[in-house]
Amino acid sequence: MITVFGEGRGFRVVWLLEEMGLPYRLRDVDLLAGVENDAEFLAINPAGFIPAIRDGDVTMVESIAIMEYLLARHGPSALAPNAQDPTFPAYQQFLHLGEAGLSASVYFVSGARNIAPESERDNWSARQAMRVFTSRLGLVTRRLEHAPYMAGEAFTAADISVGYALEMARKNIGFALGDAEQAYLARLRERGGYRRALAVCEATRTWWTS
Ligand SMILES: N[C@@H](CCC(=O)N[C@@H](CS)C(=O)NCC(=O)O)C(=O)O
Repeated sequence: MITVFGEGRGFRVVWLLEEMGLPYRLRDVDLLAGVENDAEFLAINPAGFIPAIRDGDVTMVESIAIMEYLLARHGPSALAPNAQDPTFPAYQQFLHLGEAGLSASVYFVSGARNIAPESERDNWSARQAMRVFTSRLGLVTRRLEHAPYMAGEAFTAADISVGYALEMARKNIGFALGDAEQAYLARLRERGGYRRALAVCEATRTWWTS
């Protein structure tokens, strides 16, 4: 049985597991309460960030790496095109852009705006993270002019990566998504896997629907 530690980007992992139909359990990790007293979690990830997984004797962190691992070890799955497939380059690019370009940038903008002292809220790094987010989002917008999903005509794990980042931008920094991104998110939210994941991820559901 696969154990997913923590929501946050762990929503991506739970969503993928639902799409793949794999059994798992979600183990809550309360970052706000502080992980220093959560010895079980710190034994899994001594660096104290979420998500992490335990699968047999495998322990991993990093949501995109975890998704690649699950798709490779528990696949094959249509959610990850084969390397020889024409859609593979776009798939691979957007799978990573969803975290490295989008979510990571939103995370630092959100931290600056909501947690940093007043004098740091609009500092150079926060503005740069916002610039990085909007330039990378431009690639998503261009992609949606030509295809309904990041890899092309079919939903893949790249949409889990990018879709989560767009939800995060909408909710964490109040980013006004364009019509194409909103229509894309609406398509993703209709998926059974998304709905089941949201039903399991209570903190995410409460945050996104508040
Ligand atoms: N690139 C990582 C980012 C992980 C991350 O920053 N997680 C946040 C919550 S979603 C966290 O645990 N922050 C607390 C910390 O970094 O100490 C991933 O995709 O898993």
